[in-house]
Amino acid sequence: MLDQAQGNSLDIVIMDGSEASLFLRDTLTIGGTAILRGETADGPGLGFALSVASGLSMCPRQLESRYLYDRQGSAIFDRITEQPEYYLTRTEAGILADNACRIREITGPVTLVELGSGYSLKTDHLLRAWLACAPSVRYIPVDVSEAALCEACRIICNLHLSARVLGVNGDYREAFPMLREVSPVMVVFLGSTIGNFEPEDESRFLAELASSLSPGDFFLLGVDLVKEQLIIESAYNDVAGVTADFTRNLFARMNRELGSDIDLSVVEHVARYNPLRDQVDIHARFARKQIVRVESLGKSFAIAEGEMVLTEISRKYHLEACVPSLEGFGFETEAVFTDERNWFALILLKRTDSLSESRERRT
Ligand code: SAH
Ligand code: AVI
Repeated sequence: MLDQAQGNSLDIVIMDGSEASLFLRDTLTIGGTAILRGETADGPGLGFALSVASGLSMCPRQLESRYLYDRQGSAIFDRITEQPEYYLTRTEAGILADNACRIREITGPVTLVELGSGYSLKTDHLLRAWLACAPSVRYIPVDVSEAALCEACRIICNLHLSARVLGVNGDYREAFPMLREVSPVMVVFLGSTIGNFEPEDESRFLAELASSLSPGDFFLLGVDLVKEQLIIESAYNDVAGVTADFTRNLFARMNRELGSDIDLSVVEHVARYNPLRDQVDIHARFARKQIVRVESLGKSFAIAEGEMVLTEISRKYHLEACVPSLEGFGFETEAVFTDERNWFALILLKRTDSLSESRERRT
C-alpha cells in the first residue's frame, strides 16, 4: 500500500524479517519517512475478537487496554490530554521542554525509538533538541494505532525535513529485535503509559527491554507520581466526560468491528483510585443487561445488570521505590527530572554493562 504524504513520501509496507531489517537500514540511512506494519498491528484479523472473547470469559471480566486505541480511541485520548483535570501530559511536556537539551548532552546523537508514541506531540521537544546539535535525527515511533502513527509521521516529516523517520505499527515488543541494529539508541516511553501494565507485565517488559538494549544505550521513562487522591481521581473523571467517551469507545469498537450490538447508553465509566495499590481502576459498569456478540467466533457473552468490566488500570509511582526497582533490571540512573510540584518524573537510565549483577540484585 502506498500512501502519499505532503512533502516527503510515506511508504506503508508489510514488515517481514530480513526485508524489514534492510528497509530499516535504507530508510534510516538514505532518509525519508516510512511505516512498517508489524505482525501485531491491529488489522482486520482475529486479534481483537480473540482478546475480547478471552477477557469476557474471565471472572471478573477484564479487557486489554491496547484495544482502547483505534482511530477513534486515539483521537479521544488526544482530547483527554487537553482536559484541565488531566495534568499528566501538560506536566510531562513542561519537564521535557525544560530538559530536552540536557538529555541530549548526556546521551549524545543516539537514535530515538519511542514506544506508544501516539501523535508524538511531546516528542517534538526531543526532536528539536537533537536537531539543534546535528543536521539530522533518526526517529522510530512504535504504536498499535495506525491512525495516530501515520498522522505523527506525516507531521514530523513536514515539520523537520531532514528527520529520518520509520514508524513501526504494532506492539511495543515488535520493535525490540531492531534495537541492536539501531544502537546507540534511546528508548523513550512517555506519558506514564508503563502504568497501564499489571505489575508482572511491567516486570516482563522491563526485563525484555533491558536484554534487547546494548550496554550504554539509554531509556527515558515518564512516570506519574503518587499524589493527593482527589487530584488523581479528577484526572480520570473529567467534567466534560471525555474519559467516559474513551472507555465507551472500547464497546463502540466492538459494535464496529465484531458485529456486536451493545447499547452504549448503558455503559457507564467508573474510575476510582485505590491508594492501597497506588492505582486507578477504570471499569465499564453496565446499567442494564447486555449480550455482547463476537460474530467471527460465533460466541456471545451475557453481561448482567450492574456488572463491572475492567478496561484499564493506571498505576502511580513513588520515586524512592521506582528508581531502585528499574536499576534492578539492568539500568543505572543518569538523571531524574521532575516538575516543581513533584507530580511527574522523567527518569533517564543507561543500560549497564552486564545484566547478571542486576538480576542477582532483583532476586
Ligand atoms: N506517548 C503518548 C501517547 C500515550 S497513549 C503520550 O504520552 O501522550 C498510549 C499510546 O500507546 C497510544 O498511542 C496507544 O495506541 C499505544 N499503545 C497502547 N498499547 C500498546 C502496545 N501494546 N503496543 C504499542 N503501542 C501501544
Ligand atoms: C496512556 N495512559 C498513560 C493514560 C493514563 O493516564 O493511564 C490512559 C488514560 N486512560 C484514561 N485516561 C488516560
